[in-house]
Amino acid sequence: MARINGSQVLAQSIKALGIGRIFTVRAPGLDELVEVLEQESGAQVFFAHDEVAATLMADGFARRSRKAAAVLTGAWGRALAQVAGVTNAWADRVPLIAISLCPDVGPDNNRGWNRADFDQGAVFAPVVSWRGRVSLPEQIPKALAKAVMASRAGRMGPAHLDICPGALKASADEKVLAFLLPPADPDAVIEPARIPADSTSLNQAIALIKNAKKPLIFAGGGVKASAASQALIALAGDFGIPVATSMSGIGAIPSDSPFCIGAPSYTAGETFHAAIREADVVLAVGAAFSGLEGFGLPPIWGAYIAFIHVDNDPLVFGVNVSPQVCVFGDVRTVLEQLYQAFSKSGFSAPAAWKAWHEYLMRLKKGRKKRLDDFAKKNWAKPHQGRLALAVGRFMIEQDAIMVIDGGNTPLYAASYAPGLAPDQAFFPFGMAALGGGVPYAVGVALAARGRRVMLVTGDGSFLYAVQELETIRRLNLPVTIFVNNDSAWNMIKAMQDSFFECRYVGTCIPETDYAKIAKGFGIPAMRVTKAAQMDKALEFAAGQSGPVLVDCVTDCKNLPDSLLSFTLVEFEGSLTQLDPKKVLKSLWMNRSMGLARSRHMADYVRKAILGINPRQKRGL
Ligand SMILES: Cc1ncc(C[n+]2csc(CCOP(=O)(O)OP(=O)(O)O)c2C)c(N)n1
Ligand SMILES: [Mg+2]
Repeated sequence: MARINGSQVLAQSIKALGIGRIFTVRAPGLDELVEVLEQESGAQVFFAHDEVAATLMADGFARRSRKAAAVLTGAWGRALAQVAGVTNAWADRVPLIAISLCPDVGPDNNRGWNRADFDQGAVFAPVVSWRGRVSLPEQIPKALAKAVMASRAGRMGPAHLDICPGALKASADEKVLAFLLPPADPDAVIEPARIPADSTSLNQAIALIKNAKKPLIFAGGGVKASAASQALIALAGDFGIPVATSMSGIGAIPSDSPFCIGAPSYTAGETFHAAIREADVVLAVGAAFSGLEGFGLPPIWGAYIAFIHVDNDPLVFGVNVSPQVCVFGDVRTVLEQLYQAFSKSGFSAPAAWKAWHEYLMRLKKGRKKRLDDFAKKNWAKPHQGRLALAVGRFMIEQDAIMVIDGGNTPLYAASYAPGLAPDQAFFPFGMAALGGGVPYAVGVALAARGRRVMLVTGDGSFLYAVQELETIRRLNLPVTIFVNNDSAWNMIKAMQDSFFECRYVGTCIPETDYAKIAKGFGIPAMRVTKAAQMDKALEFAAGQSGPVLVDCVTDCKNLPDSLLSFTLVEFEGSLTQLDPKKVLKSLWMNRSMGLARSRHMADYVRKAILGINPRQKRGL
C-alpha cells in the first residue's frame, strides 16, 4: 500500500484543480512544503518579501488573467497579514484561494494567553465565501476542492483554507487521491455562471426603460467581472442610452466611447452629477452603490429615480437604493437578454433620449476642455493633471496596462484616463485600500505576459511595499512606475487644510527622492521637477525594456476638483457638524492656494455640485 505525505497530497490537489500560480514568502515552516509544491504541483511559485504583498500579488494576477491563483503563508501573524489583501479580493469579487498554516492544536477561542491558540480562520470568516481547516492529509483534496468551488460559485470571492503542519507531515494511503479529477488547465479562464434573468423581472425592467425620458446605465465592477463590456457597449450604443460607471467600473466602457458620459464616478464632474441628479430610470448593472458612489441616494442622486438593479449577488439588492425591479442573474447574460428584447421589438431611441444624450455629451466636452486647459497652465512645478496627461499618452503609445494607487492620484488618473479597455485599469476600489500598487503591478505584469504595466502611485502609497521593488527587479518585469511626489498624504491633508485650519496630523511626507530609492534597488530612474522635462522622462521610460521609475515632483496645493464630490459623499455625516466659522477661517488660511486654483474649484462647485450650467443646458 503506497503512502504519501500531506504536502504531496496538497501538491496533487493543486494540480488537479488547475491552480497554476502560488504567491508566497520565505518563512520558517514553509520551506519544505514550498519545495514539494514547486516539484510536484505543476504550479509556478513566486516569492514576495512579506505576506500582505504576496496576497496582493496573487489578487493582481487573478484580476488581470482571470485564472486561478493562490497565496500561501505560515501561521499566526503571517496568516493574519493575508487578511488585508483577502479583504480587497472579497470587496472586488476576486476568486482568490488563500492558504495558511495554522496551529496543530484546535483553537481555544482566545480564552487562554497563548497567542498560538487563537482561532485564526475566524478572522477570515467575514471576507471569504468559504473557510475550512484540515488536520489530516486525507481531508486536503475535498477541502481544497470546496474552497475552489465556493470561490467561483455565484458571487465570486476568496476562500480560505487553514492547514495544520501535522497534516502535511503525516502520511496517508495514496488512495486519497482517487477523489481528484484529472489535472485541470492552469491557464483556463474562470467564467462566472451564466445565469439568465427570469422573464417576470426582465419584462418589468424592459417596460421601465421604455417609458423612461432620461435613462441612464450605471455600470459597476460586476460588468468587468462578468466580461460584459461588449454587451454593455452594444446595448448603450444601439439603443442610445448614456452610461456612467462607478470607480470599480472604470474601463467597463471606454471613457471616449460616444455613449460614455466620461470618466468614472465623480471624476466625470458635472456630467456625472447631472446624470445622477436628472435621470429618471437607472439601470444599475453589477454595481453595489458604495460610499464612493454616494450610496445611490439623495441629495446627490435624484430622489425620484426608478432603479433596476442587475446582479448575481442577491445580497446587494436593496442595501442602499430601493430598486423598483431587481434582476437576479449574470450581468452579461442579462444585458444580452435586454438587447435581444429591444431589437426583437424594433425599438429605437425616442427624441427625448437623444436630447438627453446630447446634453450630457456637451457637459463631457466642456469638462474635458476645462481640465486640460487648467493642467497645461504654466505652473511652477508640473501639475498632477499634466502628469496624468503624460501618463495617458504613455499608456496609448506603449499599449500599457494601468495599475493605480493613492488618494488624489487615482482621481487624477481616472479623470484623464483615455479609452481604457475593461482589463486595462486596476485598483482595489471596493475597499479603496492604499498600498497595493507595487504588489498589484507584480501580479498584473505576471498575468500580462510581457505587456508593459504602468503603475501610477501617490508617494504615500508607494512606500507601503517599497521593498517589492526588489521583486520587480529580480523578475525583471516590464513595469513603469510614475510617482506623483507631492510630499503629502494629500487627499487627507486637503481635508485638514479645508476644514481644520491647516492643522496637519500625520499628512506631511518629508521631501524624498524616489528616483534615488529606485536606483538603490538597481532600477533605472529619472526625477522630473519641471513640466518641460516630462517628454524627456517619457522617452527615457519608453527606452527601458525592464522596470523603470519616474519620480515626478508636484505641488500639494493642487487638488483634483472632483475631490469635493468625494468629500461630500464620504464625509457627509461628519461635514454637517463642522463649525462654519472654522471652515471660513480655513479657507482664509489657504489663500496662498492662489486665484486660479480658487476659480477652478469655484467653477466646479457651480457646475457640478450646484448644477448651474445654463450654456450647456441650452446647447451653446
Ligand atoms: C490602507 C489605507 N490607509 C489609509 C487610507 C486613507 N487615505 C485615503 S487617501 C490617503 C492619502 C494618500 O496619499 P498618497 O498615496 O500620497 O496619494 P495623494 O492623495 O497624495 O495623491 C489616505 C491616507 C486608505 N484609503 N487606505
Ligand atoms: Mg501624495
